[in-house]
Amino acid sequence: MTQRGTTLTQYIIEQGRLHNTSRGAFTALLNDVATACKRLSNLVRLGELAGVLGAAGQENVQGEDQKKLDVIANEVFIESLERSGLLAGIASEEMDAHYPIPAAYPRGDYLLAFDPLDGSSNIDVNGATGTIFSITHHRDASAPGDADFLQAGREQVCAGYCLYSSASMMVITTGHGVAGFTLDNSVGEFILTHPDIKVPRQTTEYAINSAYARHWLAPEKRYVQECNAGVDGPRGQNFNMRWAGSMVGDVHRILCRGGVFMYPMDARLKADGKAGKLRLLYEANPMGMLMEQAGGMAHTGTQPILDIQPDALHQRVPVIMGSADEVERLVQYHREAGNDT
Ligand code: AHM
Ligand code: MG
Repeated sequence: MTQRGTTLTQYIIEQGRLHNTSRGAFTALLNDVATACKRLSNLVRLGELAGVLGAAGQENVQGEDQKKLDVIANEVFIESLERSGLLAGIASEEMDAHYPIPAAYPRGDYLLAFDPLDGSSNIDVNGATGTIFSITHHRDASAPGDADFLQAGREQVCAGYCLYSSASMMVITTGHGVAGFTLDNSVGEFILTHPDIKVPRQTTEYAINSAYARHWLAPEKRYVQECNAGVDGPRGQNFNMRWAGSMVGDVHRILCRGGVFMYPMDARLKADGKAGKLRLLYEANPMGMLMEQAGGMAHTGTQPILDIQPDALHQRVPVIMGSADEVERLVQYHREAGNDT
């Protein structure tokens, strides 16, 4: 059934008017992001019918096996955005260095960092996946280098994701709350369906990959043990666990009904010389901005994610985000255990 309602483009224009930040270029940029997401949504929906499942047979810069759809998603985004004249450069999980806008096209003054298809392990099993993106300003007239992308999360002018699941949904913030749009395939538009998303402060649901429990540090061990002790434990209530295997899927659920998502530092990551699993610029920062804008929190355990001054394009960070009371509790457990643990 065709829905009537505010489209994503109309929403961006109205937000611009409301907050006196009306910029045609920005509206056009988000429109291009939305077009890329619609193209991806179609491919994800068709799956094997479009021949997009399976491995690409190569690794990305982070040493991870790429799926065909990781590579295709990256190409779809670049194709949809490089010609716009609105971007100065693009950084992606799937590309070693940033992608400079080809000389054939005009250069704009925004930078886009994105994870083309998050939750890659879900692709072949028809599970939830998504695209995560972060937009910052490029304030310099010259062509950007990798270093220009290294801006703290608080500098983001827009952050969002598109979830590819039973419905495709775009969820965005431009720093004035969080809004969600559902793709109406009959008209090819994202329609405003979740106008002012708020994360409840309290929750009894947590998300963490418990296969790594033996590697966790003391604060996460304590937190999860206390949750799992339920009504008989110190929390005095039962908790539920959900793990989508896709940050977009987990964050979306938390934005809809509360919860806490953890991909913390652990002994296994430390032994591999990694500072976390998830990447700061195109995973933790955009999701962190959405969480804070929805009234939740986003932390590493020792500092708010959005305060981190990045030092590398593919920098990894520990992530704890979601309902404020639970994130605060985890931060407190980290404080009590000492900053190094
Ligand atoms: P990806 O960008 O390569 O898909 O990796 C990020 C994903 C997140 O979506 C998810 O939360 C996490 O990795 C799952 O990791 P694990 O397989 O260790 O549970
Ligand atoms: Mg990812």
